[in-house]
Amino acid sequence: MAVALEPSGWWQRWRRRLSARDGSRMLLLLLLLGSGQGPRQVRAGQTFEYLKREHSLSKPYQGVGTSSSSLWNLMGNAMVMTQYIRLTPDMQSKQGALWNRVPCFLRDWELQVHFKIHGQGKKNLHGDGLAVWYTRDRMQPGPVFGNMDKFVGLGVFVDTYPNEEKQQEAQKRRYSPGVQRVFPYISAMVNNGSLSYDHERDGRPTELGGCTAIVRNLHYDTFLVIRYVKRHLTIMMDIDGKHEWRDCIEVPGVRLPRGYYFGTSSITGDLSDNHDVISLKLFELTVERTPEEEKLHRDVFLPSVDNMKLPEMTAPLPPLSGLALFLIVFFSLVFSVFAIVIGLILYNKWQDQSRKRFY
Ligand SMILES: [Ca+2]
Repeated sequence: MAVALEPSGWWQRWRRRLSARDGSRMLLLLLLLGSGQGPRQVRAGQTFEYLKREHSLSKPYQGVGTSSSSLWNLMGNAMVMTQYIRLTPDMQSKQGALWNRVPCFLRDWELQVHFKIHGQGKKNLHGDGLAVWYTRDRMQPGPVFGNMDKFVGLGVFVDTYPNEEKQQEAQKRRYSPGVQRVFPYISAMVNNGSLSYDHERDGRPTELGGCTAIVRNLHYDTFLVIRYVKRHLTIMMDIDGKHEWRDCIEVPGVRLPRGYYFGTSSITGDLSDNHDVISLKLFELTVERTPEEEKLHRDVFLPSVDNMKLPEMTAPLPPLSGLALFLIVFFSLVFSVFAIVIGLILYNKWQDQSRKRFY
């Protein structure tokens, strides 16, 4: 379903959809500032009160750097340019990331990502895409689009290279209809730290949902929006140059703790692309909750999705140090000797007593 960004149309329809969906009244304060304002107008208009500057990033990228006072920190090959932040250049084996330094304690929010993926590679000879994160840990390089595996939180992937499909093709296998995914492909994953992202399968085993998003080498602006309202995760995109949000993923019952970090990262391998972020805008959405919902929406400590079993977090036991091992063996021996001695004493006593009784 496409939602038009016509004056009043977008918000009205969205509002209708929300109220139809959760049957409760939602008060989006942005509406008070003019119901004719879609996201584009929000960006240029008067609604900055709800834009959270500490979690947002836009030109001229003054708050980006390596110092501890920067709002955003760069990592790896990421570079600040005048018109964008380049996470990776169109070169092999690069990885870069951009992380917000301020943890986000908002309950209901919307993150608008203005990005651009472009490069020399022809169809399916480019990669690997970028990811947008809301996670407990930040600045941890790794294999999942340049971020750590077994992350804790939410990952949204714009995957430009079909690893699994290419493998199947090479093995001359065919998918049953409806199973094959067309790339570039957007998917989402919630993790409590126990799941690995399966790169070879483009995250298929762990995806919450996804959609095709033809986003490469476009001459107009491309946007992604991640909305988290009342534990309802919605991902939409505006990638056709029509100023329309198109639905991509909708998952109810997503429990995300507060105090996590927003970030974005990207990686190239044998194949590459320029992965650019132009802006990240975080809006606080003010939502009314009934007392029951207040009770229901209590803070959580680990991410989870209702009706979906994530494997338990198993904390690996730390390997024993030499000293600890020695102490364990030593005290076990002492205890054994002690137990044997006590046992012998008791045995002797018992024998004495039975002898006495005998005589
Ligand atoms: Ca892939």
